[in-house]
Amino acid sequence: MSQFPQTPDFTGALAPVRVEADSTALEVDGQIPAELNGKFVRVQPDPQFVPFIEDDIFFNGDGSVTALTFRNGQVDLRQRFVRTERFLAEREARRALFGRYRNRYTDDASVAGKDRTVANTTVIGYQGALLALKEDGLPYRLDRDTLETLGRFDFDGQLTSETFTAHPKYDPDTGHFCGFAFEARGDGSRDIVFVEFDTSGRKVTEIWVEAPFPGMIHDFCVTERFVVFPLIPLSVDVQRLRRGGAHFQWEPEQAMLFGVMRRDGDGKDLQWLAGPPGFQGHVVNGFDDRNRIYVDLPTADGNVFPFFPDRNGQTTPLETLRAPVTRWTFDMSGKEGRLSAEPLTAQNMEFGKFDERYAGRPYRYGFLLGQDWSKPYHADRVGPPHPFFFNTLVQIDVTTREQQSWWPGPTDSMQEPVFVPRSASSAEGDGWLLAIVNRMAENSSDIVVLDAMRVAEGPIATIRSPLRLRMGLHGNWVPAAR
Ligand code: V55
Ligand code: FE
Repeated sequence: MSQFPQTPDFTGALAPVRVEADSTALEVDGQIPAELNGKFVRVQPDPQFVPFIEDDIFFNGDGSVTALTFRNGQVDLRQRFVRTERFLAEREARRALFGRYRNRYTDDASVAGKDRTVANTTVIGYQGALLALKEDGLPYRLDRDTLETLGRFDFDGQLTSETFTAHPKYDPDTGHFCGFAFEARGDGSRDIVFVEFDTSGRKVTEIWVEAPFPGMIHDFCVTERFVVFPLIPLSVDVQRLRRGGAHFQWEPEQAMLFGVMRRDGDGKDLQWLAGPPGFQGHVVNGFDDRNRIYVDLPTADGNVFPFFPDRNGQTTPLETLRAPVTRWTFDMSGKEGRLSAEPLTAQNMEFGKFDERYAGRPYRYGFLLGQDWSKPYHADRVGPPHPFFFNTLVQIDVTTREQQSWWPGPTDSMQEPVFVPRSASSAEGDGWLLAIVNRMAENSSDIVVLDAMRVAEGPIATIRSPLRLRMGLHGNWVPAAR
């Protein structure tokens, strides 16, 4: 093959870009607040080469990191591929050598034993550098300014798992960097490890536990006293991998399980609490009051990932999925924990952020992407909604459930926002939201800046990207170094 598959994973807002770039002082419509001083870093999966797998998926693309540096009301753009072992081997061969998503048995024999991760799911500041993360391998470290790849990172030998999550959290009180790994001892292993690193990068917590079945734990929640692992009913089977099959298989009858344990324990207190069948999405935030844990996340009534179908090749039709943001309450006051659920939104929402100074603590504001089908959508001009289609940016007050939202237009979609506080001492939610808008009719991308407390008023600045930014996953704000 010398062309990408003409599938929803490789067309429209998901068409590969495959370009590294530098551009200074991007065009701006409006005024960028002078207080915005730092970098919006984000990553898109972007395959370096055309795959040899015909039904290849979006999640299998090489990590391409974009840094938008805000300073004195101007914005510079830099975009670089992460030089993973896999990227370098394929660059040398000038073609794809690695096969299916998370299936080493489909690779070219020449790359047996090489690191397969593509570092394509998030990028976050850590110890003066950036970490590019994907849950199937170790982090890659990047220079925060040049985006040069510094190498694979095992926390200076302190990380003993084979993998590391793409959703670590900073504890706002201790400054600890909290992470975990699933399939932590390799493909199909049930091993999970929870780790914390202190502000000097020293490992201070390591708790090993086991999942009841090998499955995806994409995100998690760390409150002041507890850790919650949402185990998604997407199972892993090494025999299936050996046959060349998919890494994950949807299990429609399997209950959503939540692993709950104390943060300061040894893991023996871990309990798996069962909800109905369904699919746990990204955690917005959560907190505890010693006895109860509250975790806000979208939970769907079917499979959100159609590219990981069930044993019969079936999946839930996306148009029938309901995935409201839901508050899960875990009552841990008795011997056996109990769980209950209550929807916070009517619409499907995903890619939630919040004011991270309140991470794991009682909080008020969530910032999410919404699917608002009451708004017009011009499929005749830009095709059917792409995978991960969201057309509004929403602020929700989780204490009152009030919402306000901004809709960019009938041929646009949005990527995950980041929240930037106005200052270290400003009130919760007082600050800005930065987000990429996919202008599908123009085949271009803008970066918008909104007042996080006045989302409904729309952007105060719209920054034109000189190149299209492929649909991406996650990113973070990295304040300027002092
Ligand atoms: C996700 C994304 C991934 C992955 C597993 O958004 C889960 C969820 C971009 O790669 O490998
Ligand atoms: Fe994610």
